[in-house]
Parts: sequence; C-alpha cells; structure tokens
Amino acid sequence: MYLWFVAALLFAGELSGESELEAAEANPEVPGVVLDNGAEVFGVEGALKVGVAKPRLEWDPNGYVLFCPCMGRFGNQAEHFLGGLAFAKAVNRTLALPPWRTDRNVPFSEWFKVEPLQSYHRVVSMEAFLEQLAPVHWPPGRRKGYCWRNRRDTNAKCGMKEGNPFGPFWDHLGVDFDEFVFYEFTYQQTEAWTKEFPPSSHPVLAFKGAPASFPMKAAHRQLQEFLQWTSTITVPGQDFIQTTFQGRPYIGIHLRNGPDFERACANVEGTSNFMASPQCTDIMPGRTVTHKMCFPSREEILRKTKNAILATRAKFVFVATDNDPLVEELEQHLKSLKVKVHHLNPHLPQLDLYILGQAQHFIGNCVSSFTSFVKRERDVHNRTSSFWGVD
Ligand SMILES: Nc1nc2c(ncn2[C@@H]2O[C@H](COP(=O)(O)OP(=O)(O)OP(=O)(O)O)[C@@H](O)[C@H]2O)c(=O)[nH]1
Ligand SMILES: *[C@@H]1O[C@H](CO)[C@@H](O)[C@H](O)[C@H]1NC(C)=O
Ligand SMILES: *[C@@H]1O[C@H](CO)[C@@H](O)[C@H](O)[C@H]1NC(C)=O
Repeated sequence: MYLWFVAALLFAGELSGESELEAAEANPEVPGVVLDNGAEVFGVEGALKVGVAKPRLEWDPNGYVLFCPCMGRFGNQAEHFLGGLAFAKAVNRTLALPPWRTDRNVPFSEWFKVEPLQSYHRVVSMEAFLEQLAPVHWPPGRRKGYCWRNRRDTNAKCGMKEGNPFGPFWDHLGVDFDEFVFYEFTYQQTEAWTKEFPPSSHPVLAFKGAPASFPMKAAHRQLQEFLQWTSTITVPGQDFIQTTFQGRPYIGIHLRNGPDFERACANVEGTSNFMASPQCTDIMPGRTVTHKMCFPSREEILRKTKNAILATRAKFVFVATDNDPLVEELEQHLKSLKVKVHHLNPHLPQLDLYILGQAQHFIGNCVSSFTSFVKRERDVHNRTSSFWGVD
C-alpha cells in the first residue's frame, strides 16, 4: 500500500540532487551542472528546467538583509523567517533567503518556491547572493556582523559564529565575519534602521539571528500565503493522501506528547504567554495558557477527535506526532464510527505539516510552533482548525 509513497520519496530525493548541491557547496566555482549550451541546472525546481539560462543578478542599491534562522527547530525557524521577511520589506532591502537549519543547511528553495515570495518583496537565494553578488559587493575582509546589545552592556560580544548552529550555518556558506556592529533599537523602529545604517555605508545587514520576535507578531501571520511548498514535499504528500484516503475527508491532529513537552508544560497554568500560545490566546481577550492546552490528557484528545469526526463525518484520522500517535486508543474510541487511524512518521517532518494542512479539519497544540505553521497555512486557505484544551 505504501509502495507508491516510498517510490515517490526516493524520486523526490533524487530530484533534490543532494550530491550535486553538496558538490556545489564544496566548490563555489561550480554552482551547478553546466550544459553544452552554457546554461546551468540548479537544485530541485531547476533540475526540471533544462536549457534555461542562469539569470544574472543585479545589485540592489537599497542593500540586503541576511540572517541565520538559528533559534529552535523548523516551527520556530518558520515564525522567525516570516518576521525577518516583514523586516526586510519594512526597511526596503532585498532579503537573502536563508537556508533552513537542520543538522545541515537545507537551501530555502528545496522546500519552498521562491516566486510567490517575490510577489510580496524582493528576495534572492542566499546561495545566489554569495555566488554572484558577494564577490564584488561583499567580499571577504569587508563582512560585518550585526548584533543587538543592551544599552548598559558595553562589554557585549557579538559572536556571530559562536556555538551551534551559528558556526556551522555560516561555515556551510563559506562566510567569515571581519567586524561587528552593535545596535540598540528594535526591529519595529524602521526609521532608526534607515537613519543609522544607510545602505550606502551599510550595504549588507548580516544578523546573528532573525530580525524578528518569537513568538511572531500577529500581523505577520498572513505572510504564510507566500510560503508555498515545492514538489519535494507536495508530490510525496499528495501520493500519501491519495493512496491512503482516496479523495475522502480526514481529520488531521498534531500531538506534541513527548517528555520534552511534558516538562515544558509543567508550570504553564495561568501564564499569559508561552511559546507559540498567542496563536490561540490572542483571539480570546484575557485568556491565559492552561496545562490542558499545552499537554492535553488522553481523554481530551479522544473526546475532541471524536467530536470532529461526528461534525465532519470523516472516516479517517491522520496523526502527526513527535512521540506517541495513540493509534490503537483512537481506533478503539472511534470503533462504532468505523474510523481508520493513520500515522506516517515521515523522514521529513515537513511531510506531516503538508498532510495536516490538507485535512478537512485540524486539531493542534496551541503552544507548539509546529502547529502554528499548519494553522497559518490553513487560515490562508480558509480551512478550519481548533486546539486541544480550547473550546
Ligand atoms: N514528523 C514530525 N515531527 C514533529 C512533530 N511534532 C514535532 N516534531 C519535531 O519536533 C520539532 C519541534 O520543534 P518546532 O518545530 O520548533 O516546534 P515546537 O512544537 O514549538 O517545539 P519546540 O521548538 O520544542 O518549542 C519539529 O520541528 C519536528 O522536528 C510531528 O507531528 N511530526
Ligand atoms: C525600495 O527599493 C527599491 C529597489 O532598490 C527602489 O526602487 C524603491 O524606490 C525603494 N522604495 C522606497 C520607498 O525607497
Ligand atoms: C478565503 O476567504 C476570503 C474571505 O471570504 C476570500 O477573500 C479568499 O479569497 C478565500 N481564500 C481562498 C483561498 O479560498
């Protein structure tokens, strides 16, 4: 039953041309495969566009924003990315799309299309920026790193490449920093940025972390519209959905029920803000975070899933989790409704995100930024979502 899916995954793996990308990273003189006619083939989408000439980038006199999405895992990084994108637009600089950080650098365009972002603001891939523009406009020896510092902390250190993932991130891109610049204002103070750091003397603002807050600003959630999956994710995702549900509706649920969340949730009761919680507390004035939202009981999960099944008459549940998918418990509880429960545990967590995004209804964990990615994507498409512990 999963054979097609496995085949699709292998296929997608081949398309992503990992070995080619790695070779390109090892030797920046060879950015892609050069064809007879002088055209080059790049990465995932590029592999399909054989014969299209590589566009030469033009330097943007308004300057660039670079940053490492160096906090947390994918959900955190995605919230930070959208804030960084909004910042680049606010200061009217081109954004160099950072690679995502796992145990390696994943080129931005491996998982997300670049064109949709261009309809919001000027962006360029980090790899293309470094290959085509940096040698002339941001050469080694003239690379400044920008770090925030508290006004009173005159001994502050920047440490652009100190620790993991900061060091490996820039090493992977072949970037070292020669100088540091401190700033003391916030990312919202747009005028301060343009006044203190005009592009003429500060062409490239390379930040240690994302120029954005976490959790993200509510106003930036709608930027999710411009984050659109590539075929690396949609092809195996659609294959799984078609093979498993055959066009019929399913309920997607996200369970963050491992020991890390159990610990993290221990003392949340009554706090006003915890990790991604504004995604559900925002819309309910005076609402605080509860333990039930953060670490819902098995009863709550069974109850809420059953209600969603009753409301939609779906016959399938798709469970995404970092720990216990509760497959038997759910099937037992939904036995009289003849519901089948599926869990995939994919090699790429992004596949779980995609499949959750496509469900008839989604139930997620309000505190989790893995959930918040799905919630935002579903909001963009007018699909319904709810949260454990929130009625
Ligand atoms: N495949 C899969 N991985 C998950 C799931 N839930 C969590 N994870 C993994 O755990 C990571 C959780 O980190 P984030 O994505 O930053 O989201 P978060 O839930 O806010 O968690 P913290 O970063 O620990 O606060 C994800 O990026 C995944 O790698 C899931 O349902 N499926
Ligand atoms: C923003 O930057 C672009 C590209 O450099 C430039 O054409 C445009 O005039 C700038 N807009 C403003 C409001 O400065
Ligand atoms: C979602 O709903 C809004 C408001 O009704 C509408 O403008 C928008 O086009 C819808 N989006 C999609 C993807 O259906």
